[in-house]
Amino acid sequence: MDEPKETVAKAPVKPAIDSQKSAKSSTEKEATIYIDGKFFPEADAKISVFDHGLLYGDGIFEGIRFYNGRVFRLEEHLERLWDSARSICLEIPIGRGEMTEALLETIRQNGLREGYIRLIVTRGVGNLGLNPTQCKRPSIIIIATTIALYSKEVCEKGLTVVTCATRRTGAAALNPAVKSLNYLNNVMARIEANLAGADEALMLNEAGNVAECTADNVFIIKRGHIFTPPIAAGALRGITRAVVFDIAAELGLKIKETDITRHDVFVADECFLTGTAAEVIPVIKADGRVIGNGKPSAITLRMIKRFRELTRETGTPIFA
Ligand code: PXG
Repeated sequence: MDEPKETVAKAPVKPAIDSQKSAKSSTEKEATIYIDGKFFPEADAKISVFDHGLLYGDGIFEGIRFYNGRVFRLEEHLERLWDSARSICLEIPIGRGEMTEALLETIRQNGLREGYIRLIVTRGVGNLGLNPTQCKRPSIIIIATTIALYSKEVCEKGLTVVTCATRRTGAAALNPAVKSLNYLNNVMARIEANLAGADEALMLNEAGNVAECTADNVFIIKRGHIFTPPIAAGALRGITRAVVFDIAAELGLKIKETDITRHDVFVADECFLTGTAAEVIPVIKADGRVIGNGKPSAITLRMIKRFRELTRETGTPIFA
């Protein structure tokens, strides 16, 4: 690996997840990336081809947002990361305090107040065999950048979703509660959405009930009640999902965790998705059926409004 070069990025950083752009413009500055305690310019941020994160998708990750100079729900993301690690017998080589400082410093190094962090812990370098006992030290990678997942128009008008044939991985095969680097199940579903010209794919579990979308949790609203699939249905324990539970309690609205079918989605009054990257986003069409009146409606809009307030007003200060 090259010698680390300390750099402070000042110009805008290229979006990490951006459906429109792919090439870097001349005004965009390279991101500064954290790898195992050191900072590297983007072009020099490299890991071994023998890392089992690459060879087998053996590793875990988190996507975290920061708004207005504060990291949103950082503790919850770290909690989930450590849970994922424990589940796959991966020992994160630093403590939570050190991880927090590494995350905050990566954001500072990139000169950002608003953006997205991708935190990755790989199994580390081993040989070509899949046995993880060969991997002596997991690697930690932190990327902090800006993000634009959906266009402003799509956020305002709402998304279209299609049910995909690819089923969400069953818990007995690979529990979807583990946020692992093995996302091929979700990628295959995403490809189906792309081929169908939809914005997202609704993924069913082995029983045929709605589990979640490829990178978001699903909520529907019927006669003023909010419903979402339970974790046992194959949904990730989403951090944004939990924020929506908090907001609902604040607003005096009830959320019921229950099995949801495609029919329930078709006949819902409202539907929205939640995810760190997507935030709270309305769905207006599912498999060609218009949901409710086809426009983002009352409860979804209240959720979005309160969610925005919380993102601006709460979180771990970056520059304190
Ligand atoms: N379900 C799955 C399968 C996810 O990967 C969520 C739900 C939402 O969880 P949070 O904690 O973010 O509210 C995720 C989120 C993206 C992206 O492009 C999102 C995720 C992973 C990769 C990409 O939005 N994870």
